[in-house]
Order: sequence, then structure tokens, then C-alpha cells
Amino acid sequence: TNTAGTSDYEQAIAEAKAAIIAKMTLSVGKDPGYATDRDWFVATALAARDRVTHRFLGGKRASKADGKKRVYYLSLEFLIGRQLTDVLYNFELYDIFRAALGDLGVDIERVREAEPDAALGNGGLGRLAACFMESMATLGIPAYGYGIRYDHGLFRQVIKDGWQQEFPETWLENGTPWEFLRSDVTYDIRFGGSVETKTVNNVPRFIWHPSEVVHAVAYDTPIVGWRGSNVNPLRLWSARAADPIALSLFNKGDHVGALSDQARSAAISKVLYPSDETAAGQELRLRQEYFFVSASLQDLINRHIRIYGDLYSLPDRAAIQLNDTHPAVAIAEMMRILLDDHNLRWDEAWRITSSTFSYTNHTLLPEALETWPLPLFERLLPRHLQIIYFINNLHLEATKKNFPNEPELLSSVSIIDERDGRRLRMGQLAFIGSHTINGVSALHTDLMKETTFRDLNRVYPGRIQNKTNGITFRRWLQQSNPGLTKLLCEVCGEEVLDKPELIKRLEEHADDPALQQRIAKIKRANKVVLCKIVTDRLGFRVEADSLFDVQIKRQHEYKRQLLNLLETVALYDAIRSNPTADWAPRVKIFAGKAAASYVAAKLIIKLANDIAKTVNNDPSVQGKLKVVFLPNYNVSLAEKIIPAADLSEQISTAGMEASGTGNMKLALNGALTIGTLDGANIEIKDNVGDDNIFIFGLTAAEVEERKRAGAPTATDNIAASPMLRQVLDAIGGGVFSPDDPNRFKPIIDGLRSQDRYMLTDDFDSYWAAQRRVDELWNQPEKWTRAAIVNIANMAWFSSDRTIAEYAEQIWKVPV
Ligand code: 26Y
Repeated sequence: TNTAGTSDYEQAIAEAKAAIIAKMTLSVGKDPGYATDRDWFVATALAARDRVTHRFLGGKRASKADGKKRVYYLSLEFLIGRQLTDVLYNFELYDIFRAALGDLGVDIERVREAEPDAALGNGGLGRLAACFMESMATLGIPAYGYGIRYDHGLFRQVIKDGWQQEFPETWLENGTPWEFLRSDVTYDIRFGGSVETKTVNNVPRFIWHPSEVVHAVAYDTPIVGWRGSNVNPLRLWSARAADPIALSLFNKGDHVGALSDQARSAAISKVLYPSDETAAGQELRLRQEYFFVSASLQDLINRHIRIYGDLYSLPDRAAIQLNDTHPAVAIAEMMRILLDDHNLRWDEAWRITSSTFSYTNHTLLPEALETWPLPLFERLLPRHLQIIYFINNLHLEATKKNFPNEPELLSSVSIIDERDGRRLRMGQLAFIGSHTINGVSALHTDLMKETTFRDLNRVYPGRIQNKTNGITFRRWLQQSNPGLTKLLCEVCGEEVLDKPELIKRLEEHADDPALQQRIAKIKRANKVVLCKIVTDRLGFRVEADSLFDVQIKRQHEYKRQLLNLLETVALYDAIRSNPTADWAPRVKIFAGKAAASYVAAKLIIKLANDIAKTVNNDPSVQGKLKVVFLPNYNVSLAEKIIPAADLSEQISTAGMEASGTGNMKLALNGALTIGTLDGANIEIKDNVGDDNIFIFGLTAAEVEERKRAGAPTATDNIAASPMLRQVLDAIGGGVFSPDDPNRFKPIIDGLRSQDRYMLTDDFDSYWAAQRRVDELWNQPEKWTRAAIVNIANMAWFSSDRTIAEYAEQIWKVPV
């Protein structure tokens, strides 16, 4: 209680109320009586932002003063989602603001929902960057995220007649209250032209005469760490033409032509490439990559010189992390700046560069490894190509010296792929220019060493490290599952919010029926919320007592949503032919977007929807099986599905999913995993124990062996499985597409001939694992016990642990 006789809590609510009303009136410019949900969101966000800003500026002054090493996280994607709850929750203001809004007659849930998702990413890689930003702020690591401020994030998915349609996403339509425009932080980004060679005092100098200049303008979004400990900027670049309008053209009457330069420049930050795992070889994408890399390096070098005077100490004061190869041109850009702008000697420049950069690899799929056609790269970045040639020559010379009798080695470690049309391999460039390269799960890192980077690992041994991914528990547990969080605080102590390892205490009570009932009740409440979303969006009901079996992730063949659909059809048949057996009543829930140009993945979405239509309208499986495809999967929808899930589908072909992070979010929220021994599933299994996870299918080594041997073939597999044969016949014969019986023939033909992702090898084992799921589900105490053991053993998957490892072992910054 304070002097005025009100409690601090009441006073905090009164202050929040006054702040929100002031923002509504003075910044939004509305009378609260006429405010929309969106107005309330803006006013609330601005009131919250004021608190952040004080901390933000405070934090910056502090780190400048003590000369700490900074981390720069370069990523073409940051999949942030909504920020209001993140900010309020991490500042421990959520309850106060909820009460303040409540007093004003406004439901905070509705205010929350008025915020559009910042969907500046495709999937796992982008969301990982967002979790990492939050963890770096939480651990007090001075860090900048650098990326692109896309006007349009990942497309909005609409399902029409079962088909995916893509519509532009418009998160910035009405501006965003979170960002600060820094118009004073603007850099010239140059493209094209030619390179002039001069000799000055017997030293060759290279002068780049670009043909085009675009401006990069900074926008900062503050990222708040847990308990407001620290605030770091996410600095996103927006592209502008150097000249906003060609006035002479305009005055001559060419009103559109006068703006064409502006349009061409602004195109760079217009849209996120909606593609993951397939190399998008477009010129615009290379322009995007260089654009944000050049702006970010100019910015961090300016900062370094301002504080430390010269660039020799850069590696001691800056660690630059490349999130996949998308920013790998940074290696060449750093060399260009050091050589051409600062006149450093090559070996000095190379020492600085290669001791500052490190690179994370997120995939080994050949189609996802970025390469650029040499002519395109040369046209856009002629000076950078020269530098890359030089890097490559030195690297090949050294390799030749160290491995004199292995000429084949040279072609495999070269940055230039000479095979079909000469191409630049960005993975090779990133590897050679980095002091450390990391994979994102134990298996993935092992496979890096054995496959894609085997030869580079011989040439530069010891550079590859593992850093198993993690997720921020603030968003994926505390905010998205308040019911479970409350229970964890009670059972494990409040400190669990700061020390996730204390979740382990839950396991002591795994056999306690009272605890089991509470956990089951929390899960059921979360499922009721999801049921309402299903009814609102799809117009039919699902039963909260069914097993919620979820597969939520980008739509990709290697992730094998199709395997899940085959099992769905088999189950549908089996239930109809044996209706009285002990089937666990299930709702199969799918959500995920396919890249707009990915025809095969889009056809699988259609198949899911066609199967859903048939199954959901068949009275003979009522109460036993439902199929749901929730459209427009995004971070916000994930926050609703994950706490409501009972079963987590992680069923990629072993060796293909680098890590997965949805697998971690689901297990942390008490879903049991059905999965292959792939990516981080293996480490989840190691943590939760074999009895609390449903593992099936070939191992990565067995997959390799079968591919090598070419046997058994899909034909052999199908011949050996009557159930699989029946499923393929049904789908291929048009049972789910009577209006177009041949619709799914390409899918079925693909399975019968090639079966690139080995669904036919794993089908029977998957079916058997699903029946083990049924069996456990029918013993609710045992199921809940397993769920408890899962939750209790997930602490290691906190991104705080991951980031602490990066900090200690890669960046060498204190935590
Ligand atoms: C080359 C370009 C078109 C491209 C664009 C985006 C290539 C790849 C990507 C995105 C890849 C991605 O999201 N990878 C995922 O990274 C996660 C975080 O490490 C992993 O958990 C997940 O297994 C992996 O597929």
C-alpha cells in the first residue's frame, strides 16, 4: 500500500489505464467511445511500447559504455507473429493491462486478436530466428537482428473447394505501432556496372562503378527479454529509390514512367519469397540478399569504427551469424569493404572476415542448397565475383598443397560448380569464410560431416559443431498455455519461469492421480478452445474427447503429410469394416502452407481436403474419425493448436528433417510424439525415454542403405502390404474424388514408381505405431502419465540453452 492508500497493483492498473486512454486520444486520435478493436490494440501497444523504449535506450547506453562484444544475427526471415502479448508478458504487465482494459470495458483477448501476425518468414528457420532474438534479449547478450522489412509477409492461404489459393498478406496496411523509423540510418546499396583496375604505387586497386543505387532505410523493432531484463533491436531494412520521382519525366507528362525507378527499387523489400527448401533462383532474390547484407555490414562497421576507431579489432567486438546461406554474400561484401574502402591487405582482411563470421546450415536437401548462375551474379555484383574468385583460388591452392594426390577433392570443395552451367555454391562460400559451421541437431550435424560437407570437413577439420535447436518457453509455454504454466508454478515452484530445468520436478508426481486429472483437465480446456476455432472457421463440430492428432508444418513431400493421409484412409476403411473394435476416437488435424509453385504439395492439400469431405460426411464413422484442414497456418494459429494437441506427427523420411522445432513445442505442451528417428526427434526420445514416444520406420542409415541397394522397391513394398495396396487403389481409383476420378493418379503413380520419400517402406511400421497409440489412449491414466513425463523432460529444448551454447562455443560472448 502506498501513501494514497491504494495498493501498488491498483496504482499500476490506474496508470496503465491512463496511459492507454492518453494514447487513444492523442496518438490514435479517437474518442474511446468510438474506438474499434484495432484502435484499442494500437493504443495499448503504444502504451506498452513507452515502457519498452525507456529500457531500450537504457540498455543501449549501457552496452556502449562497457564495450561488450555484440552478436549480429543476419537472417532473411524473422517469423515473429504477434508482439503484444510477448511484450506485455515479458514485462510482467499482462495482468495489469488486462485489468486496465477490463476496467475500460475492453476484452484483452479481442485486442490481442486485432494485431496482424508479422509473418516475415516461411517456417522453421524464420521462427528459430525469432526465438533466438527473444533468448538473446533474455540472456542479456547485446545483439542486433538484421533482416528485411517486407511490405508483404508470407501469403495468406485460402482453401477453396479444397485447393490452396494464395492472397497477398498486408500486415503493414495500417502501419505497426512496434517499429521506429530511423530515417537517419540510411545506406546506399549499389548494383551492377563494371570494375576498373588501376595500379597505384605498384599496388592494384579495384574501383567499382555501379550502374544502380538503392537506399536502405532502417526500422527498429525492440525485442524484449524475459522480465524486461534487456531489450535488443531487430533492425529491418526497407528499400527506397535514391530519387523518389523522375521529375523531368513527370513534367513531360510521363507520370507512370517517372515512378518506374521508385517501383524497381521498392520491389526489393516488397515481398518475402514464399519458398522454402527449393532454391528460388530469381534475380530479385539475389538483390534482396545483397541489399540487406550490404546495409547491415555498413551499419555494423560504422558502429564499430565509431566506438573503436579501426577495424582490426572487429573479431573481438562482433560476431556475425549467417542464418543459412541466404546472407552468405556477406563474406564477399566484408572483404570488399575492408579491401576497397579501407585499403587493408588481403591477408589482414581475410583474417578479420573469417574470424568474425559463422554459419548455420538448416538443410542438406540438394534442391535447397543455394547456388547462383555465374552470369547473373556477375551482372549484379561484378566486384564481389572477382573477390570470390580470389578466395576460391587461394582456397584451392592450399587444398592442392595439403592433399596433393586428390584432384577430385578440388571440384567438390570449390565454390564454383563446373557441372551444369557454372554456378556459385553459397554453402561452400559460407563454410570457407566462417570460423565455425553448425548443424541444428545431433543427427543433422553428423550427416553434414558425412555428406554435403564431408570434403570441406577434411580440408578444414574441427570447424563443424552441433547446436541443437530450441524454442522460447515464454511464448510456447507461458503465453500459449497459461493453464499448464500455472500448474507448473504450483508444483515446481515459481522459479520454474526462470529455470526451466525445474520442470523436471513434475515427474515426481507422474503417478499421482490428482495431478494426472489436473493435467488432463487443462488439456481438455485447451481442446475446447480449438474446437471453437474449428467450428468458427470450418462450420462443423469436433469432439473435445477425441484424440487430437496434429500435423502442423510447411507442406512438403519429405515431411510426408501424405503418409499420414494414407494411414487416415486405411483407418477409415478399417473402422468401417470393424466398427466395434477399440479404435481411439480421433480428429486428424492438418495445417500448413505449400509454396505457391509447388504443384505436388498443393495436390496433397487437395487430397487432405477431399478425404476430410468424404470422412466427415460418412455417418458410419461418426464419433470415431474426423479430418480437419485448418487454413492459413501461422504463428497465432500454432499458439492455439499446440496446447490442444494430444499427438504430434513428426514423420519425415529419416535424414531429411534437419531438426524440427514444432516437435519440441508440442512435446513441451504434453503431446506425445509419433515420429521417425530424424532430426531432433532423436534427442526428444533420449530425453523422454523410449516408453513415452512412438518411434517407427527406417533409420537414416537404413534409408541410405536401401537407396544404395535399390531394394526393396516400392513395388516390393506394396506387394507385401495388402492394406497399403487397398489404400492406393482407393485414392488412385477416385474414391475421394468422384467428380474427377483421376485427380490423384499422379500421387499414386509417384508412389508406385519412384516413391522418393520412401512412404511405402515405412507405411506398415507407421500403421503399427498408430495402433500402439490407440492402445495407450484407451488407458487414460497411462496416456496422461506419459504426457507428464514428456513435459517434465523438455527443459533442455529451451532456446536459452541453445543460445548459451552459441554464446560460449561460437560467439565467445559472456552470458
Ligand atoms: C534457398 C531458399 C529458397 C530457401 C528458403 C528457405 C531454403 C530453405 C529455407 C528454409 C528452410 C527451413 O526453414 N529449414 C528448417 O529450419 C529449421 C530450423 O533449423 C529446422 O528445424 C527444420 O528442420 C528445417 O527444415
